[in-house]
Amino acid sequence: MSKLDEILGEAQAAFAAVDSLPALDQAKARFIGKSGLITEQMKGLGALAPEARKAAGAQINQVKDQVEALLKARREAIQAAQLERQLKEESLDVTLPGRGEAMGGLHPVTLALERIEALFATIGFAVADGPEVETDFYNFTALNIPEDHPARAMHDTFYVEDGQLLRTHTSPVQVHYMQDHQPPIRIIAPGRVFRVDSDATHSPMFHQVEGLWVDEQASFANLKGVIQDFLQRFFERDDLRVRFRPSFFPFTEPSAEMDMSWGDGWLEIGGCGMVHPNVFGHVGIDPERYQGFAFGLGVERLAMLRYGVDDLRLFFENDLRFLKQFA
Ligand code: 2NL
Repeated sequence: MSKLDEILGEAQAAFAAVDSLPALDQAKARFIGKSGLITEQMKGLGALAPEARKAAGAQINQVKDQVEALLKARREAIQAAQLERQLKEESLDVTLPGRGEAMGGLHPVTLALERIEALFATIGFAVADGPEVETDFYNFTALNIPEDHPARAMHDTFYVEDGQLLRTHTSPVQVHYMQDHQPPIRIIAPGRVFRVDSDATHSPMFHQVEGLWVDEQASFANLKGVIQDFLQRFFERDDLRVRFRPSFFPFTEPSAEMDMSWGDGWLEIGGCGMVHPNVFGHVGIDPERYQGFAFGLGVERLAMLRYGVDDLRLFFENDLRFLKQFA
């Protein structure tokens, strides 16, 4: 019977030495399998005398039960350890600090647009908007830009399908507005505009704000006052000066380019003029009764000057190191 004790000891050691279920099954086969050590013992019973056989068989069965109990305990221990390991790997430490939610900020062009809208709101200008994809009529014809005007040439305008185009200025917004509203009209039209132009100082997409005031009396003198007041407040400089140089636009007559004092010189800041009677004709406003002035300003230009940005391209690269400075 010391042989059976030996087998039991061996089984105990063999099961303790493995720590995976496949390895445990392999160890089991050495004892209980078809040619396992306990099975060998059973086969040896035949050689015993009949009266000794019964007791010996009972003892072998007892050891077999013990080996099976050892096997079951070890299997459960391995499974428990595996579960423990898995839970540990997959667990979340809810006490760890979060990743942090960095506060975003507005793009400097957006900041400039919001500032422009707020300042014009204080003198009664509503904000109007409209589509970026336009027709030839709203972008050109209604604005008295003749068929053969160079601004219509392919190299200035992005044409899309069905003869439509990307607006080259926000004037079409004002054309729609005049069709839908009777004077008095006092609006600004801020937004994206598109031109086939791209270099260090031109982006194919940029922002413009146009203004329009139509009433029975809306004079060039009023225009000068509105522009000067706006620029002085935008740049927070009471001593800022504005000058108007005669110019030409098809949609205004007379027309002027606007400069503002900056350092010890002048900077061109936009264009303006009195709305051309032909434009009123296209939108059903009586040019004998009403007059109006309009102006256009470049938003990137205003933002560069206000926020000290020296390269237009910085606005369009979306480099976080740049954008974070405005948060
Ligand atoms: C510029 C010049 C200008 C206008 C825009 C306008 C709009 C209508 C009727 C008449 Cl609906 N005029 N807009 C007038 C003069 C100049 O913009 O240099 N913009 C950056």
